[in-house]
Amino acid sequence: MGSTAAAATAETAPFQPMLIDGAWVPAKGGETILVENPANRRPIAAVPRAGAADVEAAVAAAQAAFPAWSRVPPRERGRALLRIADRLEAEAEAIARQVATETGNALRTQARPEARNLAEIFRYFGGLASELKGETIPLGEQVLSYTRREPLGVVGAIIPWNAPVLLAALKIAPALCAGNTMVMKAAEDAPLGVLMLAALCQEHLPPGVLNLLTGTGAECGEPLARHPAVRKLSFTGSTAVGKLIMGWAAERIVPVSLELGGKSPCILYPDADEDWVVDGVIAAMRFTRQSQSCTAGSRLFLHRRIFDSFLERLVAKVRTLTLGDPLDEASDIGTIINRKQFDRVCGYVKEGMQRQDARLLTGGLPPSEGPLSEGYFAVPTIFADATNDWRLAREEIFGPVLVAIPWEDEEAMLRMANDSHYGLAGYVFTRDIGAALRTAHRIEAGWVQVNQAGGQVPGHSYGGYKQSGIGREFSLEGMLDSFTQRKNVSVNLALPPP
Ligand code: TXE
Repeated sequence: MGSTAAAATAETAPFQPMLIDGAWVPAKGGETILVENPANRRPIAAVPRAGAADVEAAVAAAQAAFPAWSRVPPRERGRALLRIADRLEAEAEAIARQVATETGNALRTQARPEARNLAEIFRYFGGLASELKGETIPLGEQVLSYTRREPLGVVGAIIPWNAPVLLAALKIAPALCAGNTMVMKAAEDAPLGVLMLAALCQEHLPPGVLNLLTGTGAECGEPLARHPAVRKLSFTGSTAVGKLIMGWAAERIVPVSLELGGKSPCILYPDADEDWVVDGVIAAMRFTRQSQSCTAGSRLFLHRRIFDSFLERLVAKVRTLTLGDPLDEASDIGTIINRKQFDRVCGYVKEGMQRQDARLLTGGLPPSEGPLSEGYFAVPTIFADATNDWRLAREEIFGPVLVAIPWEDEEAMLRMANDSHYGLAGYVFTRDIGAALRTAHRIEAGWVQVNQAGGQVPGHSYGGYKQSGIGREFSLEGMLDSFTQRKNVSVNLALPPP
């Protein structure tokens, strides 16, 4: 697993099979998908191009494994997750390098922290196994009424490419801990790190409990989401596909968790013209992952009093970030994932540059010559004097394009901040704790950070308002709500004497 030839061609790219029923297999149709290194556009591996027949086999394996796995005592399932965590810890660096190579996320700033998180996620959920408990309902002495948390069955999970192993772990660990079995589809652009993760999980799981398919959305994701034996759908990706998934879930009334896009506000009060806030805004914007993050704080609401002075500081700092080979320890920022996303991001940059009312402060179109032109390197770009009705302020760009919008009146600013069909995250920077909390409570989003801009951590119920999604994952309550169903058992204790 995981060995990739640096200079492979389409013909010589090593083949990495997928996992069905404990075995490593090609697609039944024999077709493959080439995975490319976005930093040099060279193929690095070929993976199976799974279709409906592979989905059928994987779901059948997960269905067959379910009765036994769901009856394993929860603490024993938890111990399996703890053993997997040890393996993930040992292999974190190999996974990190694989993820950096296939996603273009910089190793030092992104892929390594992501891979090092995996063990913690499995330990967190492994330790929660004994929390899968129910309640007793006090209905008097004549009856015993209690609830049980039961697994749902086969979970169909579809993940994107932007943080592939983290998002895979955050679905696999809680779903399996709760006694479900799973068929997961990796994103076609970033399946290799997830295949490594699945291989390490498989060392400590019975066959069929976890199945991992590689394939496209239309050929593999859709038949998985529409499969009648899949009893729960857990999806992270675009809002457009999320709507399809929810429609398919509605056809057969299965629960669905959706974690979708965002266009999050990052709000600065007049006292925030400080260097530590510059670092906070760069972190909120997720510049070091090319802003390919659903929580990117991509609308900067800057108080007019500090508008120019703060932007000056911000631009100076952003210009010091080093773009380069994702595997190079000196690189702060790597690449965009693929040609389609790269062209999309460049389209937004071009649109901003063509607007008469937009002020380009830094960045612009990527270099067309030199080493960076070999990969999908986009340059951090900031436009000033934006208004919230620009397309650049309304649509999720999923690239390093920040728009700065001035504000003076708090009420009007909050109306703008909430004027978005997304509601995933929000950021507020000020030493005025009253203003910070007032604003945090009024932002329509599932996660607001004050004077910080960290990433998701296990334990934190994570999910969106509005079209950013439905349901919560990543936490105890996320595991219980997303991956179990509640049964009530009522027992009559007042039988007449025999
Ligand atoms: O996402 P898709 P893409 C947003 C972001 C980005 C845009 C497009 O704005 O610019 O989406 O990215 C699978 N049936 N986010 O095209 O298509 C697909 O194979 C079933 C936000 O990569 O949603 C992949 O495994 N599955 C986001 C997964 O869905 C389908 C992360 C995500 O791909 C399918 C990624 C179909 N018809 C993109 N079509 C976040 N929330 O973090 C695709 N897929």
